[in-house]
Amino acid sequence: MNKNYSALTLDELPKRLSSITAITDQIGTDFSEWKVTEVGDGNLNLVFIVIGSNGKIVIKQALPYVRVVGDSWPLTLDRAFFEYNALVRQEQRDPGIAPSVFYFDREQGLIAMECLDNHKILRGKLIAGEKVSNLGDVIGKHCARLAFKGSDFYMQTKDKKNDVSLFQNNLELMAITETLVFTDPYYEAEMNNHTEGLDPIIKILREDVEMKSKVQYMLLKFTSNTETMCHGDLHSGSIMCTENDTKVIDPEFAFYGPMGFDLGMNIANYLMAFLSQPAHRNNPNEMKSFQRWILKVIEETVNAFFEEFTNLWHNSRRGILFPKCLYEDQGQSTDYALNLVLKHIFNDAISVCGIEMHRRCLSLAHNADFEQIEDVILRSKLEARNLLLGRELILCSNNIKDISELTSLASKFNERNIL
Ligand code: SR1
Ligand code: MG
Repeated sequence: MNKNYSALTLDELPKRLSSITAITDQIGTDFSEWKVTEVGDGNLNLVFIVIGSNGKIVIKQALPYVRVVGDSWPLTLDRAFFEYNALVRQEQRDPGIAPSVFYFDREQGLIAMECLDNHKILRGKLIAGEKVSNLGDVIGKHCARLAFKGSDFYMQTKDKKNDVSLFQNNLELMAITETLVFTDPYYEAEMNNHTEGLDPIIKILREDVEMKSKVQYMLLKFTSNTETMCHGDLHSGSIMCTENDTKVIDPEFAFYGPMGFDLGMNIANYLMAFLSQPAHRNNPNEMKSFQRWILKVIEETVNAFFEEFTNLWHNSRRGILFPKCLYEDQGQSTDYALNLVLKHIFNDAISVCGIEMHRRCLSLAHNADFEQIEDVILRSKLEARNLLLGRELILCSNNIKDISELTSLASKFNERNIL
């Protein structure tokens, strides 16, 4: 850790940041008037909202350890550097999707950014039964833009390789994903925990050599297929919404990996919101209707992804991959090639989706969607559906032909009495 680093405190923050013009330009110079609150509820960092006479700002600071575990798990401050770099690329590749960045200090692991104070974390909204219009469209397009514009379909190969090499150093955060997401759920890892009653289901997963090998094969792609810059942690806690506006935050897990990674993680978190609804809605009609809405969001997300990717393919394909000289310039269609690529992305997304569904019930860092269910018997029943649906998705990731097949499967598992 850098010797000049020091974690901000509520008391010290105003004085320490008062001379930074990029910050005072946003909220005013009279720092004695600044009101500071710490609102970080994620697993890793400090997050402050600072209100001055002229406005509000968010200050996010990395701690030298994993917040949710404590200083027994040290973690590089440089995750702020990768988050900053990812935010810059998100803004280039999909303008307006991420909060504006005003200031970055690498030594302090600190980013000052736009305060989205009318927006709420999507996970909380899904638990509360609050709809967001255009959610699927915005996130589907965002995933497609990030996937396409960070790849060799679009970037100059030299820029792409330099970027890959930069993000390869985000290795401590990639290691978290490699361990917590791809490996720990499938053996008795130290940091695991699970709801009482799930043991028979966990046994099924751990005895399933075919499924575990497919998970490891996806990990091989995670570590080796540097197809594009992924957000790396696009769950519903990394999305903030009003009723009709959607933003993506927190790309500190950014890495170059499979184009279907973000889409898969995103769908998984919607499926967990879907499967956990029986515990959150009292009125059965409201519950069914909200569940239908979540499935519609999943379908809209994937359809928007395909449409936007197709649009970029036809209008912005200028990198080394599938060059026009091999197709259009010879008077040939690219339909076959595009379908091949979309199928590859979709298959990876389904596989990542199943894996994310497992880790959120079995390893460290569970989802509030299930964790907030106090009735342990109900929670285990709903989590059992989630775990077995996840297994089905991993096993059949190459055979699910379209998104409606996935949502039908989800509806089927939602009716199953497993425990
Ligand atoms: C120790 S970090 C645990 C999880 O929190 C983050 O949001 C990522 O999802 C990570 O896997
Ligand atoms: Mg996060």
